Amino acid sequence: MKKTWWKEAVVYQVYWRSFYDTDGDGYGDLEGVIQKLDYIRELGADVIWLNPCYGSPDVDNGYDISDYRSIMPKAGTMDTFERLLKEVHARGMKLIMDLVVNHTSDQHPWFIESRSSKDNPKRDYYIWRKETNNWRSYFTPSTWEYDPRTDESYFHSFAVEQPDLNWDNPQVREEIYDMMRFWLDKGIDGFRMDVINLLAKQQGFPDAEQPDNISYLGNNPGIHEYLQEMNEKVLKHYDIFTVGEIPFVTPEDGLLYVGEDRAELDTLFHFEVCDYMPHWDMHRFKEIQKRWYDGMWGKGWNSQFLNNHDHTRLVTRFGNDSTYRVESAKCFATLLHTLPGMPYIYQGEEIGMTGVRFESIDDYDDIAMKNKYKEEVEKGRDPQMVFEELLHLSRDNSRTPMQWDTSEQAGFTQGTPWIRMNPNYTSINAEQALADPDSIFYYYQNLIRLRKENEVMIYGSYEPLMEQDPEIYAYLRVLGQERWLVLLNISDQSVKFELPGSLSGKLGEMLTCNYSQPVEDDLRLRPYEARIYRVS
Ligand code: TEU
Repeated sequence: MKKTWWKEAVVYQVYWRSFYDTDGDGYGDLEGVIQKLDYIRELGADVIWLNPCYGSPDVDNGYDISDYRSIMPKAGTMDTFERLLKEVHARGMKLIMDLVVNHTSDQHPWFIESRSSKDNPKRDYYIWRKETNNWRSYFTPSTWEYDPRTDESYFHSFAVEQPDLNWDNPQVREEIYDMMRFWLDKGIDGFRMDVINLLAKQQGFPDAEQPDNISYLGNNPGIHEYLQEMNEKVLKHYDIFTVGEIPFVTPEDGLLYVGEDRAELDTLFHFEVCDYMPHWDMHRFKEIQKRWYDGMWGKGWNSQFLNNHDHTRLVTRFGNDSTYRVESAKCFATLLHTLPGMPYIYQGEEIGMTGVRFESIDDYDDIAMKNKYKEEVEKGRDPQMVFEELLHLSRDNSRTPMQWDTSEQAGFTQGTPWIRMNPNYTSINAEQALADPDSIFYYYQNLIRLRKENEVMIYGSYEPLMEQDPEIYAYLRVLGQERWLVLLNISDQSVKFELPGSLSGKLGEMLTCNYSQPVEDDLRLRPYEARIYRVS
């Protein structure tokens, strides 16, 4: 398999508005990212993915862009951005930016022009129709918004304030390619491409039989032509790395986006875990990993992530955020770093930050959650019940600010944070983690180091064992003579097990274990225990 720098990289996602605030406005900023770069470097990550920090009215936290070539004042200035990039590079790290080109803000000058009249030269930059259909958008009951000015409706896959661009229009594509070159020429190292498989739309917008299943939004004819053109005109001219955010994708379609012979993207995020597995489900998780490995290995590169700014904190969602918070955080860290594909760490994950529960809907900011709340309550449903239903997966669970220390507002800001802090910062914070050699932070650091020193964790094949076991997840990674066994007990019980015959008596050096107390019984795993062995 072809080796590349990015296949070997570990990515750290910085949701800057919740990372570190240096000017007291309650929002994290790029200066704050600069000041905390040594923290990220200390962890060992090589690449930083920075969420959108472009000019934006901020209806969807920067995913509604009104100026692709500027920096949002809350985040800083172009100067700060350039300094950030320089400082990242000076530390031997790389920086990738979010590319959000399925839609813009409704405040983007293109849209302002487009909606002004039917014969405006920018009319066709967006999708306008007299006749609409029954599709739902991600955040609203309809993908269409009627605009009385021209007596037509425009198409939006997300919020009303996020009109979709018309990728059919070659002028739109050229504008976007130009903008991409603008950032690449500044020296950034790649893009995380927001819902990139949504760019092509279904011809004629036929009604859906099941409008609630919004998969009609993605993977439509024409998408690969766009991405090949983007690659040909832009991407291939730079030594960069791209990861596509690709919902509704199977390993088969996945290969069409990232197959090494395809000249489109490098890797992808699929959402079989984060969109479709609300709670830990061992059977399903093993099945997903196996199917993606079988479908992609040797042909295209995968990514691994267990949470991000859209998906609830992994210890709360998949692990145990009370009795076994530390053990389960380390157990999932082991999983993340030893499964095939690039690991993505979301800020705060490395100190085991948890989801949050605020008192009322007014304490929340997430447009997805708030729109859904409004929609359900307007149907006449009990507001408290709707609220309870939405808590678990609210995107704000993972958007509360980074917990640096025990001082007021967790050392995140001197002002009032844009969203409330998770009150548990007095016990869960980076200062505490850095002072404790046994912390989750150092466990991540150690896994990253192991990965850097042992190619088997990157290029080794994946061989699942004990596939029907409901508590234990065990697999080999094999590269040449090197064979590693990963053993994880993803449950809050102690579990006795038997190794498959072919491995009995072959356990060699134990390379890592998430418990500091010594193993008493090789064949019993404590709650959320994780071990990696070399096997002979
Ligand atoms: O997310 C796409 C999206 O809708 C995800 O929330 C979804 O859960 C899944 O991951 C894809 O099925 C991106 C951004 O990450 C999100 O923050 C934005 O709100 C959204 O696009 C619109 O730009």
